[in-house]
Amino acid sequence: MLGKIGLEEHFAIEETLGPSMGFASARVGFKEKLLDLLEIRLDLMDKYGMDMMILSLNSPAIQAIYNKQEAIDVAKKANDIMANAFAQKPNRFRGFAALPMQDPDAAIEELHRAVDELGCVGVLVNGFSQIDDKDNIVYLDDPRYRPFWAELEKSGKPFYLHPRKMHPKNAGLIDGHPWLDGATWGFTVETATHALRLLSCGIFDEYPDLKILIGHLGETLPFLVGRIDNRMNIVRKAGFGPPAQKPFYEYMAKNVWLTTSGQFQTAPLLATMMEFGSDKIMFATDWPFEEVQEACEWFDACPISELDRQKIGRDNAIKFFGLDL
Ligand code: GRE
Ligand code: ZN
Repeated sequence: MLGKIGLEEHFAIEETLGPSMGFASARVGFKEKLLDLLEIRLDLMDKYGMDMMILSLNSPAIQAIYNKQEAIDVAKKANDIMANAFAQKPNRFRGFAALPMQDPDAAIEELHRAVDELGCVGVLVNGFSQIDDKDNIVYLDDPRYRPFWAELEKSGKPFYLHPRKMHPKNAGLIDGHPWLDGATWGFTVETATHALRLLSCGIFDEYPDLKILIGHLGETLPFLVGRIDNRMNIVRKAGFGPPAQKPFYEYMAKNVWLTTSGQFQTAPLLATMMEFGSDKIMFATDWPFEEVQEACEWFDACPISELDRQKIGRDNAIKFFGLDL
């Protein structure tokens, strides 16, 4: 399929490169691919039929800069560099802004600057933030973020919840099993749990028009949300349910969109389509941690209707972001 739009397409700047180089995907030339904005990736996009990449910074990047002022400065710098790329090639690139969640007021300010001045189509945050100290980790359901969610809802822009590695104090679960860390499994546990915290905390009752994007076909949640709600009913009746008023499925169906990043498997895609419909799913590669070629060749050939391929590959994104393509 020609004209695909990808939603999880990463780059780095020198200041955020470090942690990404530790991954097994850090092959020869990997650093160049991550730092590149307009050359290597454009060639790949042309070759495999991608019209557009919605760019985002690598992980954990800003969320791991526990000095607040530094987090603010690096986020601004990264957003400016990214915006320069999409200003040069507006038909090929857009971007999700990085945000310094260490300081909720500064995050709100950068949200407005990124959307109103730079033209970002949304924001992407890499899970929990380390604040002031590397061991002080804060998740997005924390009450300090309520004003941020209010402003985000007003902006009408989506929030992409992207994985990061578990903090050592939570990683006892995979202690001695480093091969289960990162994108193998640790990212999924961390991010699905974080998403469930958000679905639990009541923000979707308070701000019913929030739009959340979750990659990797929803980090397993489309396969588990039925069971989670069944059990949650019992928990609610027993008097220790969450602040959220509705079944999680309803928030997933209304407030959450899913992407195919790093999940180039037909059966999970079909299951996700059966659970939430093809309007809620959008194409993504996860470049350069995954290959554009593999993502595109799988998607172009996977056995779905051409109508669904067009929606997931392109049209849903045009509608979702209001792109003028
Ligand atoms: C990512 O998407 O950010 C990522 C990493 C490291 C390995 C795989 C991966 O940061 O998808
Ligand atoms: Zn990613």
